[in-house]
Amino acid sequence: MLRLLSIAGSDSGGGAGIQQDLRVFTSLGAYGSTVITSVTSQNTQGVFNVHDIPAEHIISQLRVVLDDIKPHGIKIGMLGSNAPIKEMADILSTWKKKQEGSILVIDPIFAAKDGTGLCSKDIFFEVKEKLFPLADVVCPNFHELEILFKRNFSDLDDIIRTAPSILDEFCAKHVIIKGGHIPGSVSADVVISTDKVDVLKSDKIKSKGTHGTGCAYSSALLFYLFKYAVNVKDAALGAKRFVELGLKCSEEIGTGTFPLNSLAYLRNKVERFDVLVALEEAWQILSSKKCADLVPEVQMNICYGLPCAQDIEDCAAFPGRLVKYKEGVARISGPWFGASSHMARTVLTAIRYNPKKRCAMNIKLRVEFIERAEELGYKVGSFSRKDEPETLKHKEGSTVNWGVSKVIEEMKLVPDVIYDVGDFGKEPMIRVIGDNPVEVVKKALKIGGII
Ligand code: PXL
Repeated sequence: MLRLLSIAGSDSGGGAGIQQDLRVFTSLGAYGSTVITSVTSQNTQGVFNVHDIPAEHIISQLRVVLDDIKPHGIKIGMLGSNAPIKEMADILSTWKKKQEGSILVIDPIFAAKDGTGLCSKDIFFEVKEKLFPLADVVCPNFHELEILFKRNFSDLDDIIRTAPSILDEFCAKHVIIKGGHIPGSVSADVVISTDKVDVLKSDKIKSKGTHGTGCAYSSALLFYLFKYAVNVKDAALGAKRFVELGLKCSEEIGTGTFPLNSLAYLRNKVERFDVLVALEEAWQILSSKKCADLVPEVQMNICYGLPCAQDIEDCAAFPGRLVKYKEGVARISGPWFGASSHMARTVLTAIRYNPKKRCAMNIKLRVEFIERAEELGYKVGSFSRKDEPETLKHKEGSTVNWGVSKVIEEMKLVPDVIYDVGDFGKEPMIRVIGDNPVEVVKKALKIGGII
C-alpha cells in the first residue's frame, strides 16, 4: 500500500490540515501517517486559537514515523511558529536519499481564510530557503506566491510570464500555482517545470463548501504524482478533478464555510456495485409484469446515478434499452455505466437540485397515465419543447436538461413525474423520477395501472 505522511496542523473542525489530508489519503486508497506541528482550535466559522507543538516533539514524531513506517511520500502543510526547519531539512534530505522514488510536496501555508496566521514570517521564508530545494513540487496559492515572491501579480498572464523566475527563485523541481484565487472567472492552475509551463483551466466552481481545498489539493497531488510516475501535468489534472468533485458534492457541515467533500471520490467508487445491483432488482420486478403498454416507440430505460454523479459515465442503465417483447419487456444486456445518455441527462439534472433523486425511467405518454399519477398523489410537472430558447436548441440533448430544470425550478422540488408532449420527430414522453430503481419501477407500474 502506498504510505503517505502529512506534516501539518490539526483542524479541530475536521475541514483542513491533518484531518483533511488523512481523509484524502484514505479516499484514494493510501495509508496515512502524521506529524502534527500545531493544534488549532477551529470550526467552520474560523480559527479561535493556535497551539504550536514544541520543536523537539515535532522532530520526535518525524523521526519515529520515518524510522518505522518509511513513507513513500511526504506532504508538508501548516508548520506553525515552532517548527525547527533546519533540523527538518536535514532529516528529510536523508529520507529522500534513502527512500527510493520518494516524493516531497510542499504546500506553503501562511494564513487561514479568516486571516489568522498559521506560520510566522521567519519560518515561512526559512521554509522557502531550506525546504523548497528538497521538494518535487511546491504548490502555493496566489496570495502565498505574492508573499514568497515579494511582489504582486496583476493576473494569470503576469504569472505565466514570470514562471521561469518563480521556478528559479523557489529552487524546487516543479511549482504549481493553485488557481482558485487568481482574479477572473476561470480557475487556472499554472504548472511550472524547467522545460515548459502548462496552464490547466476550468470554470470556477461556485460552492459554499471550500474549506480545506488547498490541503486536499496538495494531498491528492502527492498521491497522483505516484500514480502518474511523477508526470506533474497529469498529477495536477488528477488533483484538480479530485478537488472539483469534492467542491461540487460538498455537504453542509457547521454554520460557516464548510469543507469540500473529499469522500465523494470514494463514495462513487464504492457504490458502483450497489448501483448495478439496485438496477438488477428493479429489472426482476419489471420483467415479471405485463408492462408492454408502458413502452414508448423509442423503447424504455431505467437510469441510476452514483451518489456524486457528474457525467453520463457515472450513471448506469441498460445498454440497448428495454424493448417491448410479447406482453412485457426484454433486455439486451445487464445494466452498465454510461449506457444511456438520454436518461442520464434527466438524472444528472435532478441530482443537481436534490442529490437524493438519482433515478429516472422513461415510459410512454398517455393521458390516462398522467391522470392516474395525479390520482395517486404523485407530483407531476410538464414542459413544452416549443418553449425552449433558440440559443439553447443547437446543443445535443439540451432540451431535456432545459425542460427538466425548468419544471424543477417552477415547482421548487424534483417531482415524481415530468412529461412533455413531444415535437416534430420527438415522441411525447413521461419521465418517472425517484430515489432508487425499485421505487421508480413501482411508481411506473402503478401509473400504468399494472400493480
Ligand atoms: O487551509 C490552510 C490550513 C491548513 N492547515 C490547517 C488550517 C488551515 C486553514 O484554516 O487550519 C490546520
